[in-house]
Amino acid sequence: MKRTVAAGAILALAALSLAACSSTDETTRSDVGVQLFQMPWTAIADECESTLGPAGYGWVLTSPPQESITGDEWWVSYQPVSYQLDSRLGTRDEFADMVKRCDAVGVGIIADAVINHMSGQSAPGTGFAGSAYEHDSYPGLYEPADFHDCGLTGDNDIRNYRDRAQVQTCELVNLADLDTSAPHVRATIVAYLNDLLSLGVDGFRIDAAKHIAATDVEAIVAELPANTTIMSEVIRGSGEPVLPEEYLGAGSVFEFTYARDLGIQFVSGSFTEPDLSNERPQHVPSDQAIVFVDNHDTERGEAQITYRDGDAYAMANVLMLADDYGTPVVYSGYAFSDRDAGAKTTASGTIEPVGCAEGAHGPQDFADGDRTCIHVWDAIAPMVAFRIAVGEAPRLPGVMVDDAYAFEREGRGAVAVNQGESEATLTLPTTMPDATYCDVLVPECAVTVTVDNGTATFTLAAGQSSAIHVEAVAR
Ligand code: LM2
Ligand code: CA
Repeated sequence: MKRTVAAGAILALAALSLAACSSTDETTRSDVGVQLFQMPWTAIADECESTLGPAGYGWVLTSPPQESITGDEWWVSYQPVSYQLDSRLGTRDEFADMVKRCDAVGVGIIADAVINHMSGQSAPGTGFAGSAYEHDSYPGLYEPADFHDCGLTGDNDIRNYRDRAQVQTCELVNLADLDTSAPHVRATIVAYLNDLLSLGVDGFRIDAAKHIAATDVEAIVAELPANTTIMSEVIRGSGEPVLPEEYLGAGSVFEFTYARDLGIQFVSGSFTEPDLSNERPQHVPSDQAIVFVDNHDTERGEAQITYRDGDAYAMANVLMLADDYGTPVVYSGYAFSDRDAGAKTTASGTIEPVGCAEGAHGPQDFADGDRTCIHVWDAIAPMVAFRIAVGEAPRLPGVMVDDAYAFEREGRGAVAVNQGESEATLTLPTTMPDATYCDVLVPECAVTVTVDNGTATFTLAAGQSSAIHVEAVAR
């Protein structure tokens, strides 16, 4: 049984929700998601109505919704102490209301499911919603026998990622590791996930899936409704025995190698292989791949390109969104200089409900804590409509001139990016109909690109991205 985020499923879902409500939003849905990292539920609901629905985004990946340890760091979200939906990000009622309001404008919700482990605390404590806990005891949920005691490394922490048993049964940074092979543990996790499904979520990111045996993930997923979307986070690591491919039986996986291969294109200032053609054989099949430029972990670690790279970051997103591989998720977080720093907090200890509807958004020098609002950048948001316009049209071989690159989605659209430091002109042979097209990455069709005699001519300033498609012909 395979559970993937097939575009068709998302479109069917969108059609249902549009039919069910007399919303003015007639926008067709895309398969494009957005990770709204540490954005509270009330703000996500507003965001669905003000920016995501109108742009055509198909789904939101939320931060983990369950009760966690207390603290101001963002990563408290990854230390569950109960499955009550009560956290710094909002209450159960707020979560349920978000799901409804997003669904009403055709935007699905994927919740981040932290099911490999509970807290990483050594001392007993009380969680955000008041639940008492100890490292391996969570009253009403789990007792010590429900946790792995790997006995392989002294302190039970994972030391060697080349040892499958350590990776899957020892503790990831002291996080109490659930025995996901045990019937009681599986049933408790299934009850939590079913509770979220009862509120209308479409599916889950399986956090730290690499640390859960693929057979355990499959057994848990088998207990969920057949149309549940599953995205397993399995970071591909060199020389490691646990592979993303093992998890394809449960659904889609995040393809970290795609992000790496794309990011490398922006390291030297010149493209080496912008079509990634030599790398593609190493990526999981397109219909089970979730692709991203960066995420909340990689922007604090390995990512070669993040919001800090401004125009080049926009270009990386453009290349991903114009690609014919995978289901893309745009990452939208907040600026930081301290990797542990949480999102802006209110006096009462919850996270400030700041959205992206107001003001102009694009590359800039952000102050720490400012939301980057990547999903509404002028050079990124219109790529969602581009993706809808090009549909299943295949990607054709592109052209590269100096530090600029362009390619076409056969007969339907084309993109061009210039990471050089001076203006570039690219002529791209194209099967698009002759016409004058809006450059959709410049508001109000203020710039046009002409296709004449089967050739598109792009003139790109340093750092500029450009996109044209058949649904946006200039008047
Ligand atoms: C993930 N995917 O596999 C998440 O995407 C990632 O963000 C999580 O790490 C991790 N796995 C566990 O769910 C984050 C963060 C860590 C943080 C953990 C737990 O990157 O820094 O660890 O969440 O909150 C923190 C401390 C660490 C400490 C641990 C336990 O940084 O030093 O370890 O808490 O107290 C003793
Ligand atoms: Ca584990």
